[in-house]
Amino acid sequence: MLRDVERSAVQPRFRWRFPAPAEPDPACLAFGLEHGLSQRLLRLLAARGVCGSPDLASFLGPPEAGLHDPALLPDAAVVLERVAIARTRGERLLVFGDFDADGLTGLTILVTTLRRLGIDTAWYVPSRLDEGHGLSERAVELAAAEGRSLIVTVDTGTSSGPEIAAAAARGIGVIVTDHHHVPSVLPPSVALVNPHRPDSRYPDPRLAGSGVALKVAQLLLAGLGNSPEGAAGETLGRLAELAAVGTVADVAPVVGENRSIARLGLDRLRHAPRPGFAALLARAGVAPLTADLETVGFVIAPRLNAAGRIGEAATAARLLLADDADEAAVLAEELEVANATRRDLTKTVVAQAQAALLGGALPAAVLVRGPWPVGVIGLAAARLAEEHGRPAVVAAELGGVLRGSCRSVEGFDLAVALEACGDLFLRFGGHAGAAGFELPAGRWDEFRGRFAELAAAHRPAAGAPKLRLDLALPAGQVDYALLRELAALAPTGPGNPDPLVAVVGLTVTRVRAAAGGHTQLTLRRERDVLDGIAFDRPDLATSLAEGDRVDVAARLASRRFGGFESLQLEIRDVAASGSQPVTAALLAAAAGTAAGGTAAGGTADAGEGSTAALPAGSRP
Ligand SMILES: [Mn+2]
Repeated sequence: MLRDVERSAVQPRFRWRFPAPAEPDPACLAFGLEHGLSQRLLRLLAARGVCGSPDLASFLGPPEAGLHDPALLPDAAVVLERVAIARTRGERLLVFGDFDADGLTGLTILVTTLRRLGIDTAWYVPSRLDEGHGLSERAVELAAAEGRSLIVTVDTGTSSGPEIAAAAARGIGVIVTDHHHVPSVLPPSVALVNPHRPDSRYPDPRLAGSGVALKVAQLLLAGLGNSPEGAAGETLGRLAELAAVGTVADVAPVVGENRSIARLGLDRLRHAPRPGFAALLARAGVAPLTADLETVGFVIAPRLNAAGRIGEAATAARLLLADDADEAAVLAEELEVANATRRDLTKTVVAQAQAALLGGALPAAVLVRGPWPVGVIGLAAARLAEEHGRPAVVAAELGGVLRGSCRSVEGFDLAVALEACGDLFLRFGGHAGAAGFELPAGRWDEFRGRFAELAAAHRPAAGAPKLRLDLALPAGQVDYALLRELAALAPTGPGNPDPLVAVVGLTVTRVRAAAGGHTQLTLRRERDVLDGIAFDRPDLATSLAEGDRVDVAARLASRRFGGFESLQLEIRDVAASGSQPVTAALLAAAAGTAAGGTAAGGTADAGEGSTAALPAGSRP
């Protein structure tokens, strides 16, 4: 039976947070309005730090204008000179790239560029299992055996001091191009092109490894190429397509120069993708024209990474370097299979880990070990950390050694925690959110005890994680015009996320579980209904009932079905209507009364004609 219209008993999974109110400066406001942006969007941009008119101009302007002079990179002059000498002398080069999507795309950028300059260039991608991160001895040996006198690293090498010294001892110079943390002692390389060097004057240090490679390519093509303008137009687009994929795969923020790279690359990917990307997209059933950064992050990047996790990353490098469609199709098929295997293996590892956790209260941290493939333990740890809302460690048994991968949750620093257990490890390293280690199997129990203790001491007081929203609007104001308005933020990604909107004043008219652990909703507003889908939220199918009055935190999307296009809410979270201060204020304002406006009756609907949209962040 249908319940009366009432406030839902649903509990939001997140604490909804709106940005502090921010006003664009008057010049920016005028500039934005002139360019057809709404005041609402300009406020949203201001809340994201795009406040002044120069910021806005580069946000809206041609992407090329957002690229910085590559000559500003540290050691730019040294690189140019050394590569010029290599070309004059007919030296042979080796490009060494990391095995993930960032390293592989960066490697392709530099191999393509050096070959274009007429230099004999081979490439090398290390094995994740046998060689791990950093310049490998095996690659140095290969260079020596093949008479290659210069190695150029991509997305790695900053911490490879010993291997670089070993190369130098054999008469091989190393140019490092990288974006990883710079230790206090610099490696003995010919050049260290890393925007994080303390002496770097480079304007935007947020480049990914492939972004640094793109800048080095620009530098080389401008300094040594035939065309005076260097990598412009056609060439720049082809290389930016690769860098855009590496940047998004590495979760580098899509702001500043990265945003320019993403815009240039996405344009290329949509209209004239290289054979490798065209084949990957075709195999995944995605039309290039519909590609966005989500496609890059969820379709392209996992397939490139799957090669290094399951088979050999070299397969992905070959795909990126392919200029033949038939060859690309064969390699894309290989990656598709590797990706499916990667997905199955991750599921299996997560299921086995969950089974091991059954029985007994969940400890402050999740730590599991098993005979699992090294390539997926990081993915499994990420899933477990997300699911349980606490730090997770998944360790693969490799003979007498455990190789572990750790993922954290907000407020618990893995780098600090591992440091505190440092005496137990053979080696370890990482960041606050993700880290790894190698441990003699006999020390597992001691490590597990100490790590769990650290996690217990660090349990954050506040329960639910935060969800950052951009706007709160009465449901009646959510329409295609708003969707188009928000599209001006594209391409969205980390650092420039898809805007999340609190859609306020809805009634659930239909709720059902959908295949794959999702929940489908039909939500009524004053005159019509909105369709909603909540991905990975099977809980909503049981916690919501028809007739519930709710507000939802959602991303706006357009869904095409049977020739019709309709607005769809991609729902991240659901709360009882008016249960948050911002949504309560909005309802009260829309109802024109001081009361909450959520009781059964006619005042609850946030009317269509209401102009009561609060600026994001307004608090009663
Ligand atoms: Mn990287």
